[in-house]
Amino acid sequence: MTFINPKAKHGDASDGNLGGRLSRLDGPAKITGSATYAVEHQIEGLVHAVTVQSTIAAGIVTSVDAKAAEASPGVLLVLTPDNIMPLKSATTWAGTPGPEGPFLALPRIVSFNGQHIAAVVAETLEQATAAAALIRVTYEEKEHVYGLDDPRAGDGVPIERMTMSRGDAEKALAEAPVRIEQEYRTPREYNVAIEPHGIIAQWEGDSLTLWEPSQWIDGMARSYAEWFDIPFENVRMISPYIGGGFGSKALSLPHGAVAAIAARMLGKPVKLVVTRPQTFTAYGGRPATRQTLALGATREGKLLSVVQHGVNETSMLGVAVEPLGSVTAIMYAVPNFSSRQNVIPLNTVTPGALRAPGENPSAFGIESAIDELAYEVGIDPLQIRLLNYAEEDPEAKIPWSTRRLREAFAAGAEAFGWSKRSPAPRSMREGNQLIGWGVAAGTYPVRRTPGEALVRILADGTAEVASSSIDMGQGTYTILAQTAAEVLGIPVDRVRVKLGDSALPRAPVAGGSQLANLMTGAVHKAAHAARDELIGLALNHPSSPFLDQQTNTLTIADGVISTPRSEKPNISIADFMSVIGQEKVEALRDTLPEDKKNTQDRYNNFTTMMTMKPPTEGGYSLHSWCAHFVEVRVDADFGTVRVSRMVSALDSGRLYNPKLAESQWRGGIIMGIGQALLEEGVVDPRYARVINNNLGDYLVATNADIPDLQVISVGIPDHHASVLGGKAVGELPIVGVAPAIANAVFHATGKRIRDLPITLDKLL
Ligand code: MCN
Ligand code: MOS
Repeated sequence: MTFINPKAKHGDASDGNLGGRLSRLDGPAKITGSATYAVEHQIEGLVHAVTVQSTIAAGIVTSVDAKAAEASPGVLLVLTPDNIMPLKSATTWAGTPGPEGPFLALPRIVSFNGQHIAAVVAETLEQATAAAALIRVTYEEKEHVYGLDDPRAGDGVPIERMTMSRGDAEKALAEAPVRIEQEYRTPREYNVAIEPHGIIAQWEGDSLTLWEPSQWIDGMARSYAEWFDIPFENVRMISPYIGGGFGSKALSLPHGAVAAIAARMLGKPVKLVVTRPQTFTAYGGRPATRQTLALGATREGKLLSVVQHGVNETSMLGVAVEPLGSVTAIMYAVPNFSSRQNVIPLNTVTPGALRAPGENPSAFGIESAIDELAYEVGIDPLQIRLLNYAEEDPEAKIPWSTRRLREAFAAGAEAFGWSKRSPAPRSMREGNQLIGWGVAAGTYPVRRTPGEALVRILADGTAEVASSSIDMGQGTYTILAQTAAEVLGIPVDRVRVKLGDSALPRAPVAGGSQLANLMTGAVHKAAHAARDELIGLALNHPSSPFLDQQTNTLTIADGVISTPRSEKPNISIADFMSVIGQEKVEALRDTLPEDKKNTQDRYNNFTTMMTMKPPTEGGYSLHSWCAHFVEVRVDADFGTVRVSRMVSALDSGRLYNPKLAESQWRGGIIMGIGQALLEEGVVDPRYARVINNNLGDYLVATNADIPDLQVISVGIPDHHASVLGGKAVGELPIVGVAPAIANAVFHATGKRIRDLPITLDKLL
């Protein structure tokens, strides 16, 4: 999508540069409705597909009676396990080979309730929906495992790569003067983006065009190319705007394959949008987790040992790991530590990524447990965190690049008024409201994969930035425009950013909160190259008015080229381009390491996550940090919990656009409040079916649940973390919110809730 906003208003000129509080450039298009989302794309001859999902959790589809559906008005095609075209198995996102055998988008073997098992394509959506209701499926049903508490679930499978150990944790725990051991649990949670998953697929010969919301255009395009055994270049994926993803839109999913198969079989473009209830099984969401944490400490509250064992649910088909030790391993200076993790296969859709997978439930465990320890030894919950402050990465044993967590605690405590806290539980009260104050910390790693961008200066003095990266609301359009504007010396309202199209230069996944750092880096590099080229032309071109200036460099500011001391001539870029008769000056640059620039490496890099660097590579441990301070009010009679005040201080390094980063932080905190108090996927044990599969019953936080949220940036530029000094923003803020609330609830009520969400029944 091309995007330029002539009305982009900003307070002063510097707002258009990096670090400025420029409003979202895509804002007006979204507010006025001119932003076209994937399935809103208008296309001639479009037909509509609807899927039918299994009503059992385990077994075999023995027959599908599609006669009535086929005879139904407008129906063009019914797809079932009997006639579904087998596709080739695609490489996984990590870059490893996919499962053996063909990929069946509508499999005969049912491994979860809500699995797509048939699809109807008709002239209209209504016809397809009506016909889908006529399909009769006969199953041979088998026994299922519904959840972690199912007696048939067992202990699961150990994930060796999650095992961590330093010192002798068991021995140190046994010898510790103070010990606490508890179990913490988080339920199944869903991404519930406002825009559901959907797709339009169209074939022209052996070329496939897909309009599909995507957090990772190149990775998803690769899956389609491999499924259909066509060259990558033959797949074009278009995703200019995304109505939220939160992790759920980074991979190609079976319903997308169904649409592409139907489009191929019919020779017509096919649209398939999963219904809201179907989204709960079309993508997995965060798996339910359970972890035991044992803390051993001195009577003064100094940690001696942490022993953790976690499990998370996965499906019968795939291994999804929610790394429960990720925060536990690094948050505190603990000499003895051990962590293990198992996954338990259930009859469920394969779980997926939801904002801060791993860090989020990991922090719920450790940040609740340390709070419990604080009360046990009688120390302020903030003090105990400072007492155990990790001055270096205790697991990797290398320095942090930057860790402004101490500053975050200080700034947050000051703004919140923490020093006025009365220590005892149930000691703060207003009428019928029990008041509690809680604190918790959070962290998220800085992930690094290379990116690529094109920057083009045009004859009219405007500039273009192009990349296949995406903007699902984080602000990519805006910060990339700011990066180019700053480097090129062109006002930001003359920079056009094109994203969301696989025909553009490659980009890695907008997941793991890495895109901003990677793509500002790539655009910065390309913009410098384009600027150098323009200056080179101004110095050397035979028609250039600067030829006889005897200077070896020039400056560009506000779209005007001049000599460093700004004597004449001053000439606008547009005039200069016309004088030299050139249409454009452009540069394509990537941030691949030299040894990865060959074609196959390039391709693999952008279409899998093979070359993502761990946050500890390069001698420093790279992470963002945050501290959340929460006030809750709990109704003494009814147990209802309201968050009445919240202050969070966050270290994401340098902010490219503080207004947008703050908005990201608030968004993550809001999701965290929902997670703490409301969100829970409820599974009916009889059918292993998610029963609250709609927005009426699966509750997320709304405006009425959210108080004023104060966010404070305590970051400083971190050039070990990224070229331009930023660290991760998007997922950081949700980490630590739920334990901060649980800790505040304990302070208010004296009741420790170790099982999310914190609902009134658990408090009565
Ligand atoms: N930013 C900044 N300074 C930095 C880093 C980032 O100002 N040093 C700001 C920029 O506006 C940037 C945004 O923060 O666009 C997010 O940057 P980053 O942390 O790199 O995250 P990504 O761009 O990779 O976005 C993905 C991240 C993830 S993984 C999830 S999950 C999530 C999130 O972003 N899903 C979101 N935020 C979301 N926001 C919206 N509106 N919708 C989603 O689905
Ligand atoms: Mo985010 S859950 O890494 O897309």
